[in-house]
Amino acid sequence: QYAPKKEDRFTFGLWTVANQGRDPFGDVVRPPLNPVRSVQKLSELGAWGVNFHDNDLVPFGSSPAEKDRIVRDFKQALNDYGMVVPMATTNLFFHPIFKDGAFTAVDPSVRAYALQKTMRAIDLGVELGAKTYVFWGGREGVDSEASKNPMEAVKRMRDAINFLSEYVLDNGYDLRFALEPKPNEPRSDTYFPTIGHALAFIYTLDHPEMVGLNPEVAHEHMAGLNFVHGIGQALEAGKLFHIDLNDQKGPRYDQDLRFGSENIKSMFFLVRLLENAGYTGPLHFDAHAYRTEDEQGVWDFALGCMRTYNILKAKAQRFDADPEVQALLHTINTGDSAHQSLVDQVRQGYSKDLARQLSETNFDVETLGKRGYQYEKLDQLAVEHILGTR
Ligand code: GLT
Ligand code: MN
Ligand code: MN
Ligand code: MN
Repeated sequence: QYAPKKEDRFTFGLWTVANQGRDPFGDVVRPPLNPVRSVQKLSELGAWGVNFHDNDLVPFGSSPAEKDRIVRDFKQALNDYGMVVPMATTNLFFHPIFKDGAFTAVDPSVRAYALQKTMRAIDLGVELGAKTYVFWGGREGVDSEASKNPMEAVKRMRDAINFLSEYVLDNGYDLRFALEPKPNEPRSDTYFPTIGHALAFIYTLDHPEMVGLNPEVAHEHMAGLNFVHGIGQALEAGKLFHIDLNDQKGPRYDQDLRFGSENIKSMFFLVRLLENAGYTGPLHFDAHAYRTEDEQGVWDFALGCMRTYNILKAKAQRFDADPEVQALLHTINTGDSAHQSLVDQVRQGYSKDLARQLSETNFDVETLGKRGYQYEKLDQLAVEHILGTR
């Protein structure tokens, strides 16, 4: 029942399952995983597609002939195993040239090179069918605040996104951009640290309609924020173009844990929101297996991400269909019908007449202040659904 299927639109980054477990204190623990093998295994497990950074597929510095061979084999694998590439991105953080950032680096040669690398990576992504292009500002930030003017950094990022938007339009590509915020790591502070910062930035661009968000669970939790609310705001703005699902224990380093392995309650409400709001984009997992795992552990991890999503989806549907929940939500949201009509009119917009009606209305503030909202009961119902007793 919970087994992942292509229609579920689950995707993984090539970098996720191929993560070799290197961390700042220890070396790799798993051998490299060939992209073709990842495509095959993920397809067998029920995933719909894979996403990649240019260099996950074509190693940095490959010759044109090597690139052609790799891309040909990869296309063949996508075809053989019925997998798609909904999203692509650029690695602008691994090579030492990017140690001070890419689009916001102080060195103009680095900024220009970052544009060149991204144009080439966009071409590659589009060739493989990508419809969304992610910008995670890996090292766009500072260690020393003295190094950069934060206002200039915003302008440089805007220059880059505007230029690349025109590049996409000029080439007639069917591609939208999705900005991925993160508050810190690998730099001690990253520009555009949260969903809110990125969202506000989008409306200052030349083509705001082309640009949305790719929020990640772990990244917002690192900033101590409520991910469900961030996603709510992104959805309401029509800006949830993509999503990075994973999990995280509190505001620490970026853990990229198996989806739903830690914050089960908020992931329940996340899945419920995505499903009820009719989000139809890819459900992408940006996570990796524990460093203790061998290759089998990687596939256990990948299947676990997808199964947990489907389990939470089924639980959310049961919660919403529960008559007791429905009755309680109805009671909670109902009040004086005269006041209901007033706030309905507020939604329609201001009028002098409405302002007059509002100023002349008498409110029984004592009684309203005494109301009990029954949220303890409601929340317990949610907990019991999550725990599986209802
Ligand atoms: C890297 C990062 C992720 C981003 C990827 C896209 S790369 O793994 O930690 O959060 O989504 O660049
Ligand atoms: Mn992460
Ligand atoms: Mn990450
Ligand atoms: Mn991510």
